[in-house]
Amino acid sequence: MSNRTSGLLPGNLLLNKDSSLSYSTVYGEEPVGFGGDPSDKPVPADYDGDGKTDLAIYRSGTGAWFIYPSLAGAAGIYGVGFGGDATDIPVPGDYDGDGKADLAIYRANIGAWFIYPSSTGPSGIYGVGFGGDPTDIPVTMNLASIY
Ligand SMILES: [Ca+2]
Ligand SMILES: [Ca+2]
Repeated sequence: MSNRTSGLLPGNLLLNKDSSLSYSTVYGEEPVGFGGDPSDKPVPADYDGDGKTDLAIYRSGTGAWFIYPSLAGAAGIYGVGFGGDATDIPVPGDYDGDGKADLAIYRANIGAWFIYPSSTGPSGIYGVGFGGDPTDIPVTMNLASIY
């Protein structure tokens, strides 16, 4: 990003000249502090289905997801435990097609995908064996959240 001065990212995250991020549309020019654990991985997606990407963190050390929904704002931040194996890679996406992103992990050591459908909640969690070769990399829309 060294040649760019600023730019808008999905969800109206503003990339500032100093490479910091702020959530400009909802919160003015004030940067939003969210996350910060060394094991946190950013997993932005539209979890509340309003068409705007939500800030989200997957804390790989504990398998906890923290969602900052664009609809409810800071008052609606919530956490969900899903994952936590050392080989888990977060791969959120709308797997059930209801317009809301679903929590999902790819467990690399056994080549299994675990999906937590937004339409059913925890009772609908399912797994699919797909992959498992040591060189396999799950492909999602947001590769930056993995690496
Ligand atoms: Ca949203
Ligand atoms: Ca969904």
